[in-house]
Amino acid sequence: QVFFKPIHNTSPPSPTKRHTKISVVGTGNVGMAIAQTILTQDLADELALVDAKADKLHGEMLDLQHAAAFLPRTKILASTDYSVTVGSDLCIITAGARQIPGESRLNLLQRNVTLFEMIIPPLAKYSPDSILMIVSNPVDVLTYIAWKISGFPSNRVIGSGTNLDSSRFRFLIADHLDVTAQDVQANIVGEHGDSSVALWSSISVGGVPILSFLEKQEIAYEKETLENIHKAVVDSAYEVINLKGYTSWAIGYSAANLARSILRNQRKIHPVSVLAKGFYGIDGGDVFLSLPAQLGRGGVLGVTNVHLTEEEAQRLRDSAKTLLEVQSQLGI
Ligand code: 6V0
Repeated sequence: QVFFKPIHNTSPPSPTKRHTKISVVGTGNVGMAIAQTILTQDLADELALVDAKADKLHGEMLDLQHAAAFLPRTKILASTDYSVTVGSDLCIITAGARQIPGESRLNLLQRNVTLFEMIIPPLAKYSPDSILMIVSNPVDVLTYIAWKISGFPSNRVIGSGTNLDSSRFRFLIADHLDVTAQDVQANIVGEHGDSSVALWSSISVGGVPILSFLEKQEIAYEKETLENIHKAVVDSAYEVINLKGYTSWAIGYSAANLARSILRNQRKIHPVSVLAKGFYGIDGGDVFLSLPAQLGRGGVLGVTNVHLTEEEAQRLRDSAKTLLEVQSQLGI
């Protein structure tokens, strides 16, 4: 019994029409912000949610399903069992342990590594051809861990990295100059968080390279003003967490922005966490940190060869060194 009576001469759906499936693991503040942005932006035909807390997960699924009349059609599934993720094109991991008061960052990381040892193998088993996008913090080290555990080629393991930091950076520069953030080309690379590197030398607004413009016009600018903008980017996550307890909306848009570039094969350049060995003089081991990378259906298609000043390149190498030291303490 079908609801619609087929019209004459119907042919089966074209096999070339792709069915897109995204899975989100961890349906806390961040996972749900990502899920809802994916739905509103019509990025998937199917969205699977996984979390360890069955009731909360079921409630979140129903709440999203009840918005069906206002959204493009997406099949929404949820389960604590990873079989729900089977055949995903993209798996986004936001599950994370919360810091216990007094707990060291290393101990928290160790707990998250244990979590990833439970999460990554079933994802890789049910979606062996998928792309993994890691959002959980510390994102660079956990992206490395996900790469190691999954056995996936490095082009299919991406950390959301400094895509969010760069958006905050573009917002602050745009605010300073009173222009739209979409006209500001500016990247933050390196480690997501405290030791991130602002690429001042390559910032442009509406195609105009900013620093050389100021220098040519002999307009004085204080290096301190630039440093304050970068400091504000680094502090902004702490500020939001102090005020509302967590960050969610901006990371939701940031992850959906990456999902679009990947699944729609946009070949757009994003600062995201990739296997960085061999780029910009980074050596000494396998380390993931954010570099301007081109994203498409195959995941990371390449890393852009942006000109860095010697100071910027050195900061990047320092970031890599710090991350390698942390990794060496994990014994993985
Ligand atoms: P949250 O609200 O505590 O959500 C975490 C979710 O993970 C909860 O729903 C847990 O039930 C779930 N979870 C825990 N263990 C498991 C498991 N074994 N399997 C499945 N689910 C599990 O945290 P929130 O959503 O605020 O943050 C999630 C992570 O994102 C944290 O690590 C944050 O630090 C990180 N962020 C990363 C950002 C980035 O730019 N990369 C930005 C913001 C937050």
